Amino acid sequence: MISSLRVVLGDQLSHRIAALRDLDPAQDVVLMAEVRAECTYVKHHKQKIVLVLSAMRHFAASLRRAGVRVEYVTLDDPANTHSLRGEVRRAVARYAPAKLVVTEPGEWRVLTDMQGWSDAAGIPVDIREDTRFFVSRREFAAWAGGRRTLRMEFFYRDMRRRTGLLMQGEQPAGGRWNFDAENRKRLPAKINTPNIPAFAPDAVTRAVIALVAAEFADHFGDLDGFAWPVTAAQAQTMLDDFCTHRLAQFGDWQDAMRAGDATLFHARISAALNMGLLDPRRVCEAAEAAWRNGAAKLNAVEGFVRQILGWREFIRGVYWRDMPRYAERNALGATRKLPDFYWTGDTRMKCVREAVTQTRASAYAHHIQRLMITGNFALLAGIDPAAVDEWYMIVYADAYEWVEMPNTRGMALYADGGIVGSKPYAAGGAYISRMSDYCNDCAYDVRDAVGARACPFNYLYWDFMARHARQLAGNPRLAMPLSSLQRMSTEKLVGMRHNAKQFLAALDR
Ligand code: FAD
Ligand code: DLZ
Ligand code: SF4
Repeated sequence: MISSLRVVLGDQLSHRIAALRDLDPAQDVVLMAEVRAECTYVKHHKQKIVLVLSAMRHFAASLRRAGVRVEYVTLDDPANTHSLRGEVRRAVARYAPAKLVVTEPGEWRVLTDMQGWSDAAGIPVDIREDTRFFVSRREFAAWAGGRRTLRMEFFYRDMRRRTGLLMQGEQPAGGRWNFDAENRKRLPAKINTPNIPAFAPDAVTRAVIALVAAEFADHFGDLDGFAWPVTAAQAQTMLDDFCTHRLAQFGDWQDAMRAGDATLFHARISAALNMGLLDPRRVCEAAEAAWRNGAAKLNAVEGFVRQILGWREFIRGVYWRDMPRYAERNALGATRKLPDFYWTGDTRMKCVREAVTQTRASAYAHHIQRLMITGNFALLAGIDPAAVDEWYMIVYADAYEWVEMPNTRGMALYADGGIVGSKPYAAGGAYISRMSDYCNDCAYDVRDAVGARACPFNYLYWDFMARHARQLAGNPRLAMPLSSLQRMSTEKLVGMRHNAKQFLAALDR
């Protein structure tokens, strides 16, 4: 008989996680379980499964080194029931704890299940708030409560004031809250991008790779080249490397894309952050320190801190405030099935092909590839948000529903009708051409909007605007394109809509 059983999930791998607070190594046991249900509720990219299971194994080892008793159930344990609930029950039967202690999970699906664990196991369950975030779910709901519309920018300013990050007294450092006007430049062809650290799989990771190759062979994604940080120390190396070699140029090239170069000046830390291997406060403080010691300019550091202190927290707040209704939102009535090329990369559109093949190889794409290539295409083509959500949940190593869904349904697809973003992020080929080198080597011509070689993003963009003109009419941020649409010659619009119709019909076949 033990005092309490502490459950740690695969994305809660922090020694400071709430479920481990006040743990008594003499009286308590930690339960960690590799279960098939979590590996297959969507068919995650193989690298994502390896990352989570390997990081879990390394974390369990670090707990044991600290003198903690860990009940660790491996995926190939013959007694494994392969669900979190089943493993909790089994451990309760084995250890007869007086209570269960858990940290609230990152997904609605798991929270509703967890709320039934007390009945299932016949003991009380203490579900503790996840303190890894700057704001709690309750605090966000209180902030959002009195507002007619939610805007990330105002939330972010409050977060700056509240945390004191990048503040000079009551004022934002440098006199402005947001330095985006200086960011997001086009990437010069000649600029060199730094190499990023690659973490060669150790024996633990190699064993998990073999397991995943055998058990989840039909899942999307390559296993070769697995190089993710699987421990807190490795994640810290990735962060340090970013602060030293990439942060200074993060702002300038934040929206740029280049064929064959997945990372550019991005941090590549989202998976580690979401799993608990990095702490968001420490990440923001490290970036702030780089500005204060002169290693990076304010436009870069502010742009980076905003992603974590602003967007990441805002997105999580929206998820928990609006679930489970949020998962049903489909404001633009999109119903098309997901094209096969999202899996195969077999398309003549170079930009989409590049994003998909890179994602298959590494389970990573940076924000603009996700938003303005695969997301933008799905928006313009009217793909069913449920299918798009599932794709993003599967293919990225950092995907957990609390962060994936508002980014996909809200930011990329406008399926939430404007909660996350104030307008659909719809764009034609000109945007992609400006921000990347993809169009130089594409079967389509980005300058054409009509005809056999016309870039599909061009005619799909105007077809999208025409389809939704009435619904989007009141949106001041779309006044310009909607007025261009009105002024467009009938001949041109009919030509583009004809191209769009044919292209979409081919997709449906
Ligand atoms: P950087 O560009 O270096 O940014 C630094 C950090 O800021 C990231 O590590 C991340 O923690 C945070 N961040 C940046 N933008 C966002 C954002 N919009 N929302 C939340 N955090 C943000 N991010 C996920 O962590 N998981 C997801 O499942 C996910 N799905 C997405 C789906 C779509 C359609 C879109 C458009 C974005 C999605 N994002 C998601 C947000 C963002 O694209 C990734 O966080 C980012 O690309 C991760 O790479 P990085 O660490 O190099 O980020
Ligand atoms: C993503 C994931 C995977 C692939 N496997 C496991 C697992 O075997 N055991 C576990 O505890 N957690 C896993 N996870 C993470 C969970 O899916 C995650 O904790 C929930 O989705 C809540 O965010
Ligand atoms: Fe993508 Fe169009 Fe450029 Fe081809 S021409 S890479 S389809 S934007």
